[in-house]
Amino acid sequence: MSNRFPKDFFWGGATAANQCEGAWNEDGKGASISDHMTGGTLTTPRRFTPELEIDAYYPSHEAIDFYHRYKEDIKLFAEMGFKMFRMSIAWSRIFPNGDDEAPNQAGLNFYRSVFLECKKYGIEPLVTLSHYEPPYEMCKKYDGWKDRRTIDFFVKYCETVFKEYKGMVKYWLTFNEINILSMGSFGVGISAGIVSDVPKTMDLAAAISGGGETREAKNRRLNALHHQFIASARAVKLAHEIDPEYRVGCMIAGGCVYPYSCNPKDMLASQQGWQLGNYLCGDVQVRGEYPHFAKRYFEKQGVKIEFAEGDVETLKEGCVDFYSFSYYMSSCISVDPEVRKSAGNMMMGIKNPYLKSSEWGWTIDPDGLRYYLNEIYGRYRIPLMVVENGLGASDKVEEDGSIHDSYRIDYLREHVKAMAEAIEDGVDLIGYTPWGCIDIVSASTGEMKKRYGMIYVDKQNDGSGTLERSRKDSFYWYKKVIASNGEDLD
Ligand code: BGP
Repeated sequence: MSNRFPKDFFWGGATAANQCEGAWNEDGKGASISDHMTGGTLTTPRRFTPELEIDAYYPSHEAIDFYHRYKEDIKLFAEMGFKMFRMSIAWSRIFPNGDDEAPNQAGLNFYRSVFLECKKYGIEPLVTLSHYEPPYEMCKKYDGWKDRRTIDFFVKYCETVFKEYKGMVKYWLTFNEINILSMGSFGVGISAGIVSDVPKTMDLAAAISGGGETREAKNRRLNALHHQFIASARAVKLAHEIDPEYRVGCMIAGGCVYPYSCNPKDMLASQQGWQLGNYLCGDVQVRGEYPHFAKRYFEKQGVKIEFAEGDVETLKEGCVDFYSFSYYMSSCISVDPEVRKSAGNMMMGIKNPYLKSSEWGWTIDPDGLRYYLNEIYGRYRIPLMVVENGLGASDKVEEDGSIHDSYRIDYLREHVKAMAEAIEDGVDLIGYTPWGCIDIVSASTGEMKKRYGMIYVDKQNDGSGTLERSRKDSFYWYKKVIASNGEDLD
């Protein structure tokens, strides 16, 4: 295969603070909403507990202890040849309650040390400002993003870190998977922090299908999304003022939807899936305005977005510099009730007869990535980054300590090939940071068993384990991929 990846392509990996750091209440950090989510499994959903329960297990509290082991971990990333490391700042490490007057110095120091460590190895940090961890006190006091005042707290936090890390960080993302709020109630807790509306259990499939949400709750959810749009736009503008070198991206959960059949009604349903799943948020953040279909959609849902004076201008002034997204799977959509019954065993959408899926029911579809890249680039014409992708699987540690994760290598290989094709199609793709480059806590199920890493962490669902790190077969494979700039995929 000819070398299709640009010379300065950002190969790397991705994590999020609440899923890897641990040290949830150390050195002045406040709790985040994620610190109130219990562990779970595929069959037992995580629970949200407004008060911490003595007998419950909260996986974020220790996670994989990146807080104390970041030097060892970044060294391993460097050994793989990472050019970029996507991580997030835990907002409540900087502003423990969200609305504090002054930042927590120990929190600022921690991330400074992490960035210095990256710099030592020539690794460019890509920093998510809000990755499923709004400060819990803010969520309790203001009902999180339901309240417009949250915008100011977020912008103050952004201003603090933009100034603090000037010259150390160049690439930022505002909200992780912001569109999770456009698609159902799953993000009401982890993203919007609307404590009074958080479903008691985090059932991804149920939340996406919209079960049980009242019209009022939907209204609050979509207005919370509007507040995040405004906050994101203000952060982008501010970042550019503080340092014209800063590049700020949006981060969308990439939804690649197919019509189940050539029935025109399925086609229309799939188009609406793209609109709501990708373009609603993409258009606001890239083009600076709500898309043409938004008005009718909101009316139909009985939702009224409360625009404050200046919001229209704010959105226009805060367009992002690049579009980043997560991509794990594709899904199918059908208007036929008989076909929809077959959805039963799938995490999202209807089973696609042409595709296999992971142990957790996520469809494996590398062609969908090429399709998605072409669609999005065709619409927006700004640089793209794949900032999450990977296979969540359970791994077996052999007697001699080795881990033969050929299934993960197969998954990643096919997705790298799909990206190479898209680049050849003409897409301006600038980076790839596969998810959970080191095993971390799963966001949807709250378990360790669902592993994405090229680095194994000895930690189990019940919290036991030595936390020791070891290299999987995929570690050596990815190292070769990076060294050959995506040419050697064997
Ligand atoms: C995305 C989130 C990540 C992450 C990933 C994998 O939605 O941005 O935080 O965890 O999905 O999901 P999971 O961990 O549930 O397998």
